[in-house]
Amino acid sequence: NAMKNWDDRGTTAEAIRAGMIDKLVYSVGKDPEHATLQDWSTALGLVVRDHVVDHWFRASHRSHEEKKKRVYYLSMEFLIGRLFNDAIANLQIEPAVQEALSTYGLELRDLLDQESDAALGNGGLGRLAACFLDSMSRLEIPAFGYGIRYEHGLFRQRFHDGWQIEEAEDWLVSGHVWEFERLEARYTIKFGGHISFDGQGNTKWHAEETVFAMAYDTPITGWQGKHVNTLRLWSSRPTEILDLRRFNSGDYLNAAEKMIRAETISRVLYPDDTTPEGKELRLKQEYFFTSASLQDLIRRYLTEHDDIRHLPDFVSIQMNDTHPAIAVAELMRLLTDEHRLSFVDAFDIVQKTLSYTNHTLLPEALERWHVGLFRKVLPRHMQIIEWIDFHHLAEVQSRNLAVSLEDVRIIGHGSEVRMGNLAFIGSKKVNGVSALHTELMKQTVFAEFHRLYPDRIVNETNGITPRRWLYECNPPLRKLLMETIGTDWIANLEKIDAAAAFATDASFKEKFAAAKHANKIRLAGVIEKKLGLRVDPTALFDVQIKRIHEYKRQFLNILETIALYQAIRRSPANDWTPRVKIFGGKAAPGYHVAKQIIKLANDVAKIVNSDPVVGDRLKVAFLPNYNVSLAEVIIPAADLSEQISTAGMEASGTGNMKLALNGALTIGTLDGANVEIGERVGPENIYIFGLTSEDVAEIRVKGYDSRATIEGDPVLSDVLRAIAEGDFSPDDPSRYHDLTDILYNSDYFLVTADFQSYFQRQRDVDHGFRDTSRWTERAILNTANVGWFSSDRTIRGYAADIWNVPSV
Ligand code: DL6
Repeated sequence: NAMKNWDDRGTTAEAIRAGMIDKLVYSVGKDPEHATLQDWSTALGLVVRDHVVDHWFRASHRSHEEKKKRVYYLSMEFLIGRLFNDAIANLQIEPAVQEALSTYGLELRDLLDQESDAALGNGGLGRLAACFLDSMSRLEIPAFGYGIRYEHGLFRQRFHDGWQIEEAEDWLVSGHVWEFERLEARYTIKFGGHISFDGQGNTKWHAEETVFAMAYDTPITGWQGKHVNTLRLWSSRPTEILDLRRFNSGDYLNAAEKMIRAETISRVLYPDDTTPEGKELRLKQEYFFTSASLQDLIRRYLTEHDDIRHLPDFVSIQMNDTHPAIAVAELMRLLTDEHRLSFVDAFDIVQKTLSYTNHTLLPEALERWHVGLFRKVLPRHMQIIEWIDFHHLAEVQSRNLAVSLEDVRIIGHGSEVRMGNLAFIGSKKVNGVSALHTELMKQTVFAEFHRLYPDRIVNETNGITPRRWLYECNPPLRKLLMETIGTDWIANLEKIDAAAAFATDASFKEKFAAAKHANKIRLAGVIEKKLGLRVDPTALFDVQIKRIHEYKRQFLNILETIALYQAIRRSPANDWTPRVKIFGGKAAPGYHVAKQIIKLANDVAKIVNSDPVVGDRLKVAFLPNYNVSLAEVIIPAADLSEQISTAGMEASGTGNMKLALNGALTIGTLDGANVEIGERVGPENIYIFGLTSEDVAEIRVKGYDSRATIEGDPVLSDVLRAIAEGDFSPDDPSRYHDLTDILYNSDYFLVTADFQSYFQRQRDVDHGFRDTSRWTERAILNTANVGWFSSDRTIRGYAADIWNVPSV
């Protein structure tokens, strides 16, 4: 009955208006005359949230009553961004909300802008997890995302004299209406100490340190609110509060020591997505959230089922990269030490329940822990891993295959615990994230495992949610598509292919170009506001937005920018295609080269943007603090998408998909999902250049003389000369000697090898963009042909190939 009443509230403008006043007065505690924008935003957020909750409860009750199989997505990162607009869009209540706000003279955009980005992730891996949550709700798959409620998400980036400065991010400071604190959902997490056995099969872990994991739930609304899943994030809390004895003796700081130590675990997101730093704390974070999640899902399972042996029939657990790979040992521990199964039976359940997604072939990102540290923090897990390793090795030996035993061991060289191998051995399926990446996994990092288990590796090419990445972020294009091809594409992105028929329709083309232009004007406004730089919205907007990394080769883009600058200066009277180079991205704080690349881009921007000879022919804009919200403004405005990684190094990429969907043409290497994008949009609608992954592999074996390449290329030589002589750093001419030395002496990422073909392809882009009518057709064909890259399609793949759950 109570549920019926909630439904009765309705989503008319009048109901929303009345609800807002109610929330403003009784929940926020403000009267309309004194309310700030933040107060109004909170009030509206609470109204919208109530509607989400209605759907949420219905979905949870349904899953519980029908005892449906659940999917649990374990991820250290969920880069969810803002949730307000997403909820309004999914519930389709925007017109009613707008109307309600107009009564008070309020603009929806202003209220939405009050929300902080939940930056609980670094980049692609975390954003993928957020898109997957959306798609699991859309496909009505009962699912939970499990992660950490970092008090400070990814650092805020500021530029000081062009250098990156990191500042602590504080997304929770002005309240976060989308989460619910669950005081009752609390688990004890142990660390350190020793293990005792009583000789009767009982094992006891005498921990040195314990903390509580406390749950915070955020509802994740699917399209039209038909299904709502839960993102459950864990916050660490002390098991012992203040040490009163110390406090009373005046030792205030030490009295709080244990509390602080416990809370440190969920304090910050590690600002690095490729190298395992911070060692002990990082290992503790991984175990903390994995253990809490497994304890929680087993508790839920046991409220619906009696026999723990049937766990794999009702539970699938996905490990997002190796960060939660400790789940293999923790599930073993819970099944054996707490639920009294034998090791053999427990391992059988583990291998039927867990699966693992690999997101990178970079060896430094496949986590390894020193055995000494691992044993110190997780003594029981070390024993369990030794058991798994021993039995696995025995099995491999018994099969008499010619595989390298050292390669397939978990404990490598007796000194390191290899989480990739643990995850592989403990999983039902292991997947890569694009066709090329999966193939390379089979040939390189997991080659030996692939020979042992030829059916285990599968491919699930990444995808993006069309709700956030077109419907919500690109209102002009959304409107045009809805008028022209209807609304089916929102829930079934493949249907966007109907737009292809309009690629040569003059009226559609004009409107498509107008939508892009409107988005470019908006971005130009943001650039002016943030950088004080005016850019011409009719110029080609050339965009590279992603984490800064040598393999992603922002450096290559900057070299090309300089080459173009020099060419314009030499012949300013030529008919240049005006271009705005737009960059966004953060460097890991300890990644010196990446930070130098940012500084170089900013130094180049300073010289280029103030050169009167160049004028509007070329401008360079590096927008600070790239995050989900900024991406939502940049992506709809892009003409050209830079996807220029060294072939074989970008596992998939997802920015490439977002940009193509919003009508940007790609300039890229045959890497990651670029290959599959090219197959779908056709070679005439993408600019491919450079070495292939095979070429790269061959060069790495044969060796490569970058100096000879540079000396044989006058354009590149001139660019490097200018950098080395301080043309862009007159205050410190030798500032970039490290960077130029890398190119001459150890060009591992093959920047110089690809420079010439990249430069040439960019001139093809110049030429292509000048034919505006044809460019628009090609942009439309990008939008129309990339529907396959919906994360709904990806999740359908996981559901069928890995989880064995139905999807609508
Ligand atoms: O799969 C999501 C995303 C890919 O699109 C990127 O190509 C890949 O670089 C990224 N991987 C990581 C590496 N993290 N770790 N470990 O973020 O995953």
